[in-house]
Amino acid sequence: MSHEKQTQEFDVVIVGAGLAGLYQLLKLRQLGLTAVIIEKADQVGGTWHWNRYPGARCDIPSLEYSYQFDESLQQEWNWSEKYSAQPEILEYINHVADRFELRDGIKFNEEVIKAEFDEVNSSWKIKTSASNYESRFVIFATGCLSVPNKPDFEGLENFEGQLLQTSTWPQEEQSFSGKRVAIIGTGSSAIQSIPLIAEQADQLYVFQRTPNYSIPSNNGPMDKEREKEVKERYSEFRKDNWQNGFGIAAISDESLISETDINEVHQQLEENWESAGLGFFGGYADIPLDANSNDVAANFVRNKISEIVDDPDTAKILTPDYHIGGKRLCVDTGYFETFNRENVHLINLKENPITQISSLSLDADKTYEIDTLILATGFDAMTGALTGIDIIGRDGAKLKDQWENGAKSYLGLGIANFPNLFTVTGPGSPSVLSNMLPSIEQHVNWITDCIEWMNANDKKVIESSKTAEDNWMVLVNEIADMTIFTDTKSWYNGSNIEDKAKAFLPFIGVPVYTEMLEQVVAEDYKGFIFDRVN
Ligand code: N01
Repeated sequence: MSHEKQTQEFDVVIVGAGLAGLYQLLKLRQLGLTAVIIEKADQVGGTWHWNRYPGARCDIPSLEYSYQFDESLQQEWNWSEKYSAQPEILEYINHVADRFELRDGIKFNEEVIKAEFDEVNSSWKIKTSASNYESRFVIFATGCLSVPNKPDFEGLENFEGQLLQTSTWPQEEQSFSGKRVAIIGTGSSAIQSIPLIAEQADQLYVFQRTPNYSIPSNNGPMDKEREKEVKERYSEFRKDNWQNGFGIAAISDESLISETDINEVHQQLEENWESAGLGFFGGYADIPLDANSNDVAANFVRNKISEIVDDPDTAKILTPDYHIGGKRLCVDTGYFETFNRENVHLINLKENPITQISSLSLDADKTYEIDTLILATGFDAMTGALTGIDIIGRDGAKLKDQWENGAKSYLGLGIANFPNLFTVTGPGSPSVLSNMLPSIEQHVNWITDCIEWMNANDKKVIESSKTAEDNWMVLVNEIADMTIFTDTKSWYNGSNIEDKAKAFLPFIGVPVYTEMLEQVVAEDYKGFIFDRVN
């Protein structure tokens, strides 16, 4: 009997059963195509499945961070809080999977290892940990923040206590009661989890390399009046939000700090601090653009930190010195306040890096005896999930090699040399500098329409032209150079991963992007090549 795995054939293979993959499956089915999702996890949810750490929640209001493709879904689903927590978001994603009968189209516990374009048959041959597939198209819905960054700390493998990583948190409840806990990293994941872990732990040691700006979420139960008001004009509300640079409701002010009386600015910043959350960054249109105006907003938050944190030395270590928003802004519930607790200790890794991890201790400025070690060290963002798979295109081109000096993509949707391959919210699209969910829907709709158009126009193979791709990435960088984003080390530009190319990847500006995307379609997918003849 042959042990050769039988190849399963579909029109489209989708990688990932998160918010993007599920919607993509639904859309392709509606088009009458056969499609399958390959999912590494044992369930749906993507980022909302993996990131189960205490305090994990979305920092974009749930009325905005939700699907808009189905009017009855958006009317019937009720969120319990302004910013819903991870379990509720996961419940919502499960509800969508059931409501639209998507589960039978998902292969769980299967990891895509290799995808190779067969130029003779113009099809993709996909090898997973369990099977083989062949499809005309492959769509990577693999997320922007899905590959954990696990730094190579000396001796980490010798640690014998409870070892956790925020981005691969176990499904079982974790207890910190009576424990000495160390957490490395102070990005969004740490900032959300530290206040809750501090309430349980005997001692909590926070190992910080770079401080972060964080704005209070002022989260609370859903305001029923607000919910009713939004639901009465939901599509208009979504459209309005899409008109501003980041596609998020609170970020819409067009006035400039540089042209406003400074007392008035401070009053407005105070209001934004109290209520805007992430929208603090867009409270004035020049905060993302002008270093001096940015400094006014940054100083406002720096002062808040020194007011909240009792110990001046601790406050100083917690105070960032770079542009606010240069690293992804964080939104918290009681983060800075947590450092006033007697059981919470901040260690500045800039002065005293971690030198050694042993069976139940960690060495930095001194030896810390610990029971639990939590890595909140982020992700190989935007490209990691794609370069982690052996993706081979035309003439044996390997995506990992092609992106060695920086990822390039046309519109964040297509990659030269990789025909009939699409990425949802890929590098070069607004993605992480937008509300991810509408950006996901925008891409899924675009990809589906493109496939429909190809079928209607008898086109078999699409790929982005090298010139279009190069020009697009020049534009991405030209726009970024007009902002404060490029001066700060962040995962937006690959600086958080040691040997990763330092290239700024998100497209800044949802409305401009949307207009250009529509223009490409209006000009019969300008910049893409169909049925290339070698
Ligand atoms: O990861 P991060 P995250 N030694 O990269 C530190 C989204 N998100 O998981 O800044 C010591 O922000 C690193 O230090 P430094 C959101 O977009 C959204 O927290 O590189 N420290 C940093 O402090 C967010 O931006 C929500 O110097 C090391 C931390 O680890 C993104 O996910 C919630 C280190 C990593 O911070 C990533 O957030 C949570 C080392 N070797 C996350 N390596 C929502 O609310 C890294 N660090 C939707």
